[in-house]
Amino acid sequence: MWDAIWIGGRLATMAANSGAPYGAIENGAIAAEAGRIAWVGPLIALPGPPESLARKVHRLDGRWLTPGLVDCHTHLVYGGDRAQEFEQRLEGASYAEIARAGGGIVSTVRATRAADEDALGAAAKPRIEALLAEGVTTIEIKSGYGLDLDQELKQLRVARRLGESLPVTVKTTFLGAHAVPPEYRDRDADYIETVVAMMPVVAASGLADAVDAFCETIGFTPEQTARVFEAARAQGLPVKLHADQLSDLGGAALAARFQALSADHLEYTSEDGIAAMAQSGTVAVLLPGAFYTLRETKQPPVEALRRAGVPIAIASDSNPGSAPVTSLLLMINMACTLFRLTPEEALLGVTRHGAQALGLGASHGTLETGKVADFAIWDIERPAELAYRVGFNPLAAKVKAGVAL
Ligand code: DI6
Ligand code: FE
Repeated sequence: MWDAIWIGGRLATMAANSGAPYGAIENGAIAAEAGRIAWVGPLIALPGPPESLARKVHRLDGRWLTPGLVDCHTHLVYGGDRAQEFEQRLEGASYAEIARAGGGIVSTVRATRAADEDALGAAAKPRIEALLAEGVTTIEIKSGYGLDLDQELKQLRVARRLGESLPVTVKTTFLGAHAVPPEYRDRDADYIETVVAMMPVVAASGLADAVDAFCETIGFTPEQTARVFEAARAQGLPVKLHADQLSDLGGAALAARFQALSADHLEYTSEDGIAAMAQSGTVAVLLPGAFYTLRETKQPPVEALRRAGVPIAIASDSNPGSAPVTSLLLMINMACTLFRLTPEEALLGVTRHGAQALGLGASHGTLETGKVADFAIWDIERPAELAYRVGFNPLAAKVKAGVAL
């Protein structure tokens, strides 16, 4: 006997090779047992009456059911805010200028260091809850606003705790190489050695599921990034990269060389970088909220990524500077409007490909037997509505590991 079954709705399975757009099953049924998907298919193929197969029968009344959404790139544990920097940018200062003048990421580092774990958790909670209210069931959270061992571990602990106290799967990423902290000003090479020295401790703490870096003119060089990645590899931690966001430093190819789970941003990525990503199976994570906030004009190379068959994910980049974003539905809309993704590609970006960018491709991101039973249920007539509306949330219900929330 299954724990529960959902019937009478339409399923966007997002499964590969289904043949139908969105992997759709009209008049489908999906059953959960012990937190996993036990059965999924057309209602008429069910091996008996639903009441005889499951302890609880949920009726979808024609609604659409999708995999729970995945936000695979966030920095949402931080102290303070950067509204003032927003005002400075409106007066003409650029993101890079503010960073070089000691503002930007470093100003959030000061506020994050000053906050204790409870305060950081309390500040992050409403941001996560806003994402969860739109059908998100899995998020990634990066550190990177502590920039010393204890402060980075503090951020990662807060992220883990949020995953324990809220109905969401949290994957954590150590982003020690996010910026040069004030005490290392003009000593970036020394700081990178400090990050390398942190790696075994971070790995042993079990608080980080992956390692990321900011490879950029205002971040770290490709050589410094490679140092960090080698240290991660020595500890068996997978890597991801903030690559080619503001300039082309060959970040995508570098990420691919280390079999990165994902390379993120990619506005300035070249054809070579894309070919390398296709080879290594690295997911391209596009972040339209940062593109929009920074009024970037260079489009990420969507057509070339498609041609090369690189999986494209979409994420919020939720952070206090370049993407004060807490809506993944808005990111789906922007991915279509700004980057010309199709609604189906955008939805794949926050389901199957988002899961893949977190190394969760085998367990999350599609409605397939054996995967975790994380669902979002929507009051919509067609999946394209998730991309089409701006600022409207049609979520009707959510299911986390088989439990209706
Ligand atoms: N690129 C980003 O989009 C975020 N970090 C990064 O390296 C921005 C972080 C911030 O501005 O606070
Ligand atoms: Fe980011």
